[in-house]
Amino acid sequence: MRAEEITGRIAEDLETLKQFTATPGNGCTRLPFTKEAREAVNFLKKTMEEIGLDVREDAAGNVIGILKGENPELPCVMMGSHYDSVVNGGDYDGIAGVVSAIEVARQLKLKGTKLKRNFVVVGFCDEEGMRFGTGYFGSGAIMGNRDAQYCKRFKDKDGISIYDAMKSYGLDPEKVTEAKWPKGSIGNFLELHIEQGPVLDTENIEIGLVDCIVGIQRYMVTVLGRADHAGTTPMNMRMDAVDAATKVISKIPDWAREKADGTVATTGYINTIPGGMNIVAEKVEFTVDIRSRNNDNINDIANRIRAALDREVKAMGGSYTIDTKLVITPVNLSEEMLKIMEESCKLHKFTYKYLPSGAGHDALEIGQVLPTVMLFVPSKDGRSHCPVEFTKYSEFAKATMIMTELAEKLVAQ
Ligand code: HGY
Ligand code: MN
Ligand code: MN
Repeated sequence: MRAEEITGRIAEDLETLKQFTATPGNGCTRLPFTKEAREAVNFLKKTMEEIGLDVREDAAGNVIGILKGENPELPCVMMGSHYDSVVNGGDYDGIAGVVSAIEVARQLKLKGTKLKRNFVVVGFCDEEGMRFGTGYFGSGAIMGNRDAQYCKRFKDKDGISIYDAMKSYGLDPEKVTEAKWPKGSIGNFLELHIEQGPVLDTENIEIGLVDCIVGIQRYMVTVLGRADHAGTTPMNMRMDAVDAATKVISKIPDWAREKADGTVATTGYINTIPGGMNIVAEKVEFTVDIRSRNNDNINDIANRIRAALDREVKAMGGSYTIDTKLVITPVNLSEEMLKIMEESCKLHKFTYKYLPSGAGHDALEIGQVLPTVMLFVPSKDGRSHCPVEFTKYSEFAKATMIMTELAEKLVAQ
């Protein structure tokens, strides 16, 4: 298997997929249950069919391709990532992992590998949670953690629920539970992903062996005050939602910095309502995204936010609500599978390093209960979730060779 050939195939697939964006010329915007998602899924299905996989879309919008083994009833080896993106994101986050999983299936076929168990390629929908503020919808559905109630609960900025978005996309949200795989039917999960951080690129390392993925908690906070005239309302008579909210928001980064162990906390979205420059804000909505390898740290920062809201909002005379969007604990990945990949790196003389993932992935959802492993490739200048996100195609070729050797061992067991 020549690396140049592999590089060429991966490049061809990713260059095609780059076209399926709602913001051409300004990064990849491929949100779940949209035209762009449909275009990407159709291309992935065609590509999987061309290499002889049994292809289907499941009830949650995931695209699945099965390379059949002798005993399909044995727990399968599943590999994949997500085909959705953030807004104005990069061309590699998620989708390169789906293309790499297809390439691993190709290599297993071209090598004539004897498969005892199925090798299953998955393109997950809505890992990012960008549209509905949640996350891991497709992988969560496969694990049996999504139902019609969940789909009704979360809405996008236009007030469209996951439920209605699925219907307009051609899916029946009442059947989303059918996406669940039976207990014991998945033996291992493998995910290849860009690092999205600076470590491998700065240290000039080819392969990242991911030993743990941080836990994440995401909230949408709404602070309620009272709209008033910005000029005539004395400062001591206001119920200014911005005044109270910013006193809380401004403390959050320091609470993460104090942990001094890689814990991070981010307010990525703030919205004032009605949003007039001469109106005291009636309402402020803001998001919180807290991540750490240490779950106690996440809980501590979440609790400090609640206490600060109690204090500041009470002083302002208003009220607040907290909508919990995501709570997921950190996951340690399979040492056994990491060791196998480490040996492959040594054989191929690829430089490698063990490192944690500060980004969440479908592997975080699946790794809560199943033996899971991730492999990273370098991100140029550590940039991601932006149009300049870049990884050389040859990096994916090296990584798929390592993943193929792991998959070969697993499907033969
Ligand atoms: O937000 C994340 O960590 C990932 O990109 N979904
Ligand atoms: Mn992402
Ligand atoms: Mn991703």
